[in-house]
Amino acid sequence: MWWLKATVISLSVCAVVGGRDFPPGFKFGASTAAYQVEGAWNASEKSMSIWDTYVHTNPHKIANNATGDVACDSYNNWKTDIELASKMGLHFYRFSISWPRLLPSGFPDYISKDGMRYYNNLIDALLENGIEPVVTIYHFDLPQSLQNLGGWTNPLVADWFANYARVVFSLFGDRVKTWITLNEPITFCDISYNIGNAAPGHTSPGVGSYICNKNAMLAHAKAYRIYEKEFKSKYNGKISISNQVFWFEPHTKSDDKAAEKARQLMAGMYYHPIFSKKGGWPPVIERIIAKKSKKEGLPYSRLPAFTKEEIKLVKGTYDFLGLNFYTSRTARVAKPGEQIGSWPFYGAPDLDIIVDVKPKWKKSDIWWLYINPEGIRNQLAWFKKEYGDIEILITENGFASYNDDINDKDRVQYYKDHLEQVLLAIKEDGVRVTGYSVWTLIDNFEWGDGYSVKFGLHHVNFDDPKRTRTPRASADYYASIVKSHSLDINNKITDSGTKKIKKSAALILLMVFINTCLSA
Ligand code: PNW
Repeated sequence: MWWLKATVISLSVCAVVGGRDFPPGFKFGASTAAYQVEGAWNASEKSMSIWDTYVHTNPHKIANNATGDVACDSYNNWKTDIELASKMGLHFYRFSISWPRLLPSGFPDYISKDGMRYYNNLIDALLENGIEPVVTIYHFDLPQSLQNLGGWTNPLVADWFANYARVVFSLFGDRVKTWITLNEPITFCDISYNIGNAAPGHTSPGVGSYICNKNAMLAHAKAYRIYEKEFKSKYNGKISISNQVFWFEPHTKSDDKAAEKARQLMAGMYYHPIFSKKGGWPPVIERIIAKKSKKEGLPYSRLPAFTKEEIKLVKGTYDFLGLNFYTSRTARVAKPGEQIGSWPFYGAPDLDIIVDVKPKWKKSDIWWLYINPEGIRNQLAWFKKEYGDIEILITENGFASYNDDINDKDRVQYYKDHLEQVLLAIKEDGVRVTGYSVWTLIDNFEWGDGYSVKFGLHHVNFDDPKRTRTPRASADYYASIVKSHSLDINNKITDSGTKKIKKSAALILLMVFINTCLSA
């Protein structure tokens, strides 16, 4: 019986000691993006990005006619940002590089000295503070000059992006070991082209969105292959893509199939080509769109096909999976003749699916964010089921509020509930999540919502030319999780000695109890 005793005891030890701890080596970070924080929209040699153009030519499309011209002025305040990250004890800081700041023409014919200096300073100072730089190469701010040539709908964009990525790898690859090629193609393809409420502001539902989708996959893959071939052996970094995913639940018990189709359209379109064994588009989606297109009288599918070579090029271009997670939706089959709204918020016209929310999910202050913490666990488990035992890095998760409160209890609750689910995914479902990043370090320019909603762990005073930052309760809460490496923050941070004593006492009692039971 000694082996039974030993198993029971070791299981109990795990439960008592490590139940709410994150695995050793698990990394915590915070994320931002160039256009949302940097400002300095026309500093030095920087050229216009599509967001500069969009906010200046369509002021009415942004809450309170706001722009990112100054934003948090992180172009000048980057040292303060690093201090905030350092005070919270973060392991990494995820930021993005502005393509038009580094390559004003969009092409690698000329590298801006000031652009290069800015990112070198940022990277070096992060490393001096023991914070790992995690770098997103593209976060929505395409050079306007490339938009004038069709932007993400021109197939050449894959090479434009890959050439830009090569410059970035060669300038910063000696110090940056974690790369995200593209942030959220679902946002700059589907949301942009289906709804038109983001740069470049062109609507082309079910056409432009799919062309963009394919080009984004090829752009990511070409950049990955360049890193693999020209830099990996020298620098040994990791590289992948991050997408934003809503977790889809069936609207009623009979909507399982609709929910799974919606998951394939949301997550599958940007992960299946890269992470699945077969590569290419999710077969169910490819079939449905081909059929629809034929019915519409088109001699081809609106979803551009991959060639065999392209499938091979894209398949396997990952070292981990990047996930941005905020919210969930339900899916159900549309009734005959029912009006189907835009993907991904209200419906999936190509799939004849209506998208909705559950009444029990509380809404945050941003229109699209309904709170369902279990969604993140389900999504993580779905990835494991679909793509196997891959490493997953959560590159964004966050909560929006209108008010400026420093005591942001709702945000603290959101993080607590989501981190609990992440921990369950790791411990109960065996999903290999290796890190987690909050959106976002500081309040910043929230795209069409301008500065009207806040996602920051730090409040930023946008009326103050200095853009003063003040930590919220959520910053303290997150810092204590990072410090204790556990959701049991009080035990460890208030008095780690006491916690150890408590644990030992509980352990001894448990062992005595088990011994008594087994000998009886
Ligand atoms: C992500 N939606 O974008 C981005 O990566 C960040 O730039 C952004 O600030 C953050 O999430 C919060 O919005 C999203 O409409 C943009 O569902 C739009 C949506 C979700 C995320």
